[in-house]
Amino acid sequence: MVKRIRVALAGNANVGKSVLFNELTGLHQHIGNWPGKTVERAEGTLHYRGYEIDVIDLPGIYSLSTFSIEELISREYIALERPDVVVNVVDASNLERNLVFTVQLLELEAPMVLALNQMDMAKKMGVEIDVKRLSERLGVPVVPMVAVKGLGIKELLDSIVDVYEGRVRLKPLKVRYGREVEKYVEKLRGMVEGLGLPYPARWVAVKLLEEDEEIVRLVASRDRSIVEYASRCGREIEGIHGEPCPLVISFERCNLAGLIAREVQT
Ligand SMILES: Nc1nc2c(ncn2[C@@H]2O[C@H](COP(=O)(O)OP(=O)(O)O)[C@@H](O)[C@H]2O)c(=O)[nH]1
Ligand SMILES: [Mg+2]
Repeated sequence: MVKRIRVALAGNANVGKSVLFNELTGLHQHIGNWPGKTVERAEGTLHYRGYEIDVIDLPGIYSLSTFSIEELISREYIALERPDVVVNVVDASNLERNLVFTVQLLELEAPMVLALNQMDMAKKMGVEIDVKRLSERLGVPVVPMVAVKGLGIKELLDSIVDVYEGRVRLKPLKVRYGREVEKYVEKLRGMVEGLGLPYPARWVAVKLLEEDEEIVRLVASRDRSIVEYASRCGREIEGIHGEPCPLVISFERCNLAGLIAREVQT
């Protein structure tokens, strides 16, 4: 029996997702729209080492500070459809910015491979990346690539198969916030855990503190008191930091991305 692997490509806009998608699936593509949305949905299939690999190209994320339909589609797909492997396509010449999205994917707790694309551009800009160190730091496989030249495709597919078969031991980085934020994240995590939501409880806790409309609505429909408690936590955090809680969280996430980028770049 042929084994099927469901793969989703996720990342910022302009990182080379479409190029990679085309390299992977060639002519075996189906292009449509996401249900009820005007955002393009591209799916395709390839065969590799006896596996049938279904690839979906999730919409590219333009901005991380503002809530977008692209982000909503991507995270819902990852959380609800549960692809076997999420390939986070990253622009190596723009590592820090891209790692902010990577951190968010880690928070979603999806099985992940990082495709470190545009290595040629990084090199041109004089940026060297310690791929092994990046992989160790994030706790996921990292595959250097130049998608426009087809470089790294086989390595990426091998990595996808290895993750699917459980041959690589993933130890994904656990994203942690500063002491005050962390205290409330953990409290909220405990409260949402029993709600039976399709998202990781910790991720929901963070999104409540970020005042994410979709998640606030979802949790309120189950237990309004949790949302009210989250607002109080947010005000406490704002009182301590002097900035709105969603900003504090996104700032800390960006700090982590910057820290990692500096550790692995020379
Ligand atoms: N130099 C270089 N350019 C690339 C690479 N991969 C993609 N690109 C270019 O980056 C741009 C964005 O690629 P695209 O696949 O449309 O990005 P998407 O928005 O992530 O789907 C295009 O001009 C590609 O030709 C790469 O590995 N190296
Ligand atoms: Mg694209």
